[in-house]
Amino acid sequence: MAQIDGNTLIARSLKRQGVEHMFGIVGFPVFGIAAAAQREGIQFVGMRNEQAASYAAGAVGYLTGRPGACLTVSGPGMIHGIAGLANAQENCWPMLLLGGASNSYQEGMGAFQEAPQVELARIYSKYAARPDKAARIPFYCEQAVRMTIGGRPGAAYLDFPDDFLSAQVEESEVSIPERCPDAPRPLADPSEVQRAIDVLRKAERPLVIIGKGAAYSRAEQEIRSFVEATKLPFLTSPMGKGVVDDEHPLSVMPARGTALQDADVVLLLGARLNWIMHFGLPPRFAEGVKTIQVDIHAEEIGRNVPAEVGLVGDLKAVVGQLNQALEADPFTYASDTPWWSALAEKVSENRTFVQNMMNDDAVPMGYYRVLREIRDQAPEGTIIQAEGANTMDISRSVLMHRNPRERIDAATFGTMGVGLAQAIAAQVVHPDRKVICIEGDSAFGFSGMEVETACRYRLPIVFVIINNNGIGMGFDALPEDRFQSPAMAYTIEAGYEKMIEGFGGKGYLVRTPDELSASLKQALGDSMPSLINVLIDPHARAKPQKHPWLTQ
Ligand SMILES: Cc1ncc(C[n+]2csc(CCOP(=O)(O)OP(=O)(O)O)c2C)c(N)n1
Ligand SMILES: [Mg+2]
Repeated sequence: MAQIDGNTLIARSLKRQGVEHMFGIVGFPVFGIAAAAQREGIQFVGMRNEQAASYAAGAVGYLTGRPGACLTVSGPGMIHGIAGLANAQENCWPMLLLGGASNSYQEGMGAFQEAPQVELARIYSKYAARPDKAARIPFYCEQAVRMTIGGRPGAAYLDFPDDFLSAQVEESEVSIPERCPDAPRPLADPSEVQRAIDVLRKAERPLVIIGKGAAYSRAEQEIRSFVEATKLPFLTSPMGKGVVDDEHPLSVMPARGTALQDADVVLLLGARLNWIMHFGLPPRFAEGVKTIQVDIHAEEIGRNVPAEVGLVGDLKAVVGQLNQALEADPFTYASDTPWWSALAEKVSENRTFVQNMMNDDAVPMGYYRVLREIRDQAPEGTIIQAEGANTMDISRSVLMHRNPRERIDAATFGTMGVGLAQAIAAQVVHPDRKVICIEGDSAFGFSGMEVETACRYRLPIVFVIINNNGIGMGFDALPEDRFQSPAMAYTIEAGYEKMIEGFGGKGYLVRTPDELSASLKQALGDSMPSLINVLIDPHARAKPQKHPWLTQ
């Protein structure tokens, strides 16, 4: 009788469930899982820290709708992987963490790297389990993948003791479940759909907010039709950018503050009323604002602010319902309202401000000038990863996206260190597209070693470090007594570009717009990764505003 081992069962089951990418670091006891994954046709990407590997797995989930996997050794490796488990769970992205574990029969004996892994994973996952025996591994794999994509997507953890991995099971004892289908797309209650339209119709100062849930659900066609038909002003969450063209005339992104503060009815499309949306509460929102929430997760409806209408369902499906209701009884929000005048005034004021900053060629450069160069040179379809404080925030207002899922950033959890990993994931998923990874110098440091990963796999990512020598606020010099340095300061003019040269990539150190322009041009045409270290004015800032990343 033919036999099959636990490693092969894992790899074959995951492949059947549509898991195409696995990121991780091997060691005891998971060497065999990585090898089996490669044999079964799952692409394995060996990384330098499990945190990065776990972030990459989450990004694959967001970009493809099927979970990426992260493979870790037992104990400390698995604990590093919790970073990405939590990040995926907070962002509602499908992600699967696979932890090797010490032998099941040594439980509690103080085995090598023994840790309570299933318990550790539980609060940051939808599902955390250890198979009861090797022959049932396929059942658990199907279960875990289905959990990551069904309902509100999220993270799952599977725990694999060494003795299950090496176990030989009679093939006749094993059944590998069929691929679980993509998640169902539930519709909202039709009478509530009608009520939502009625509330919008009566609004004096309506606003549509598009979140990354809409991008994940691939609701772009439906949402574009909806805003075109209703002519409602819209803005997006950071990763909701591009669901509708950022430069669409109905976009009021540059007037975000005014739009949020004065809207009387807000339609939330896959955007949560969490800290990014100031909880939907005064002073950033009007007292008594009416919300119409569209969300896959019933429990999200009414969080922080009681919802006027709650539409529970899949974004794409529910906006389709809204469009049908509109076809039956169309309405268009008038363009000559005081609300539009107020928004248009703010939009133009802000645009002028940003334009002026972008056109400032002074040396040393500020953030806006650096980002303008990226905007001007990035080809259509470029995926932008951005992280940092100013670096990330300002990139949002300068870089415009015509299509969804072209921006990934620190997102809901505000996680620094995701950048290089997410860029690697994006390039692995989209080998034919350009990926630009824009990093604050602090943000870069968290996972900087992953430039080696990018070089080893010859992923032609362009890393741009916007280097102000510090966290959020920059510094010109460090004091003689280094232990009196401000906590936010880093090495002045650190030569980050030299790192990548050690791995076969190309490094550039630039100070002027011309140098930046030339190096970016070259980097975008290169078949190997590049790192452009841009030394900016350490005193450069965004326009005066409260800094959420540093104060939350
Ligand atoms: C994992 C994690 N650790 C720490 C922080 C706190 N934090 C917020 S932004 C930031 C870095 C900002 O500096 P930088 O990346 O250099 O961007 P800049 O604003 O200077 O352009 C840090 C450390 C965080 N958000 N996440
Ligand atoms: Mg910095």
